[in-house]
Formats: sequence, C-alpha cells, structure tokens
Amino acid sequence: MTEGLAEPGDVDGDGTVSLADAILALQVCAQFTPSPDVYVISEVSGDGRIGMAEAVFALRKIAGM
Ligand SMILES: [Ca+2]
Repeated sequence: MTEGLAEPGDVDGDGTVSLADAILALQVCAQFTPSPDVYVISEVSGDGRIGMAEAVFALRKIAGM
C-alpha cells in the first residue's frame, strides 16, 4: 500500500473524495486492483485495509451525508 497525504476516503490519493475512490475501494475489495495501488492512509475503518467501509465512506461523502 502507498502512504501519503491522502485524506480519509481518498483511496486513489488525488486530493479529493469522488466516485473514483468508491470504485477503487470496491475494486480492491473484489481483488480487481492490488492494494499497493491505493493509499492506505485513506483507510477509515481502522482495520488497516481498503475495502467496503472505505467505499461506503466515499459514497456518503459524495452524497453530503
Ligand atoms: Ca480521490
């Protein structure tokens, strides 16, 4: 996994939380994308991994919830 200054939910580390982050989190969850391609610091659930919790977090943030 990549470490950087990504904010929570910013799985791809581009500086914003968007649908792309939710999709990437789901891809990691489904093992379509290897975890080294994502920013582990954007992880929100406390388990140290990118997965469904991060996808839901990103979707909620996009929706303003
Ligand atoms: Ca992003």
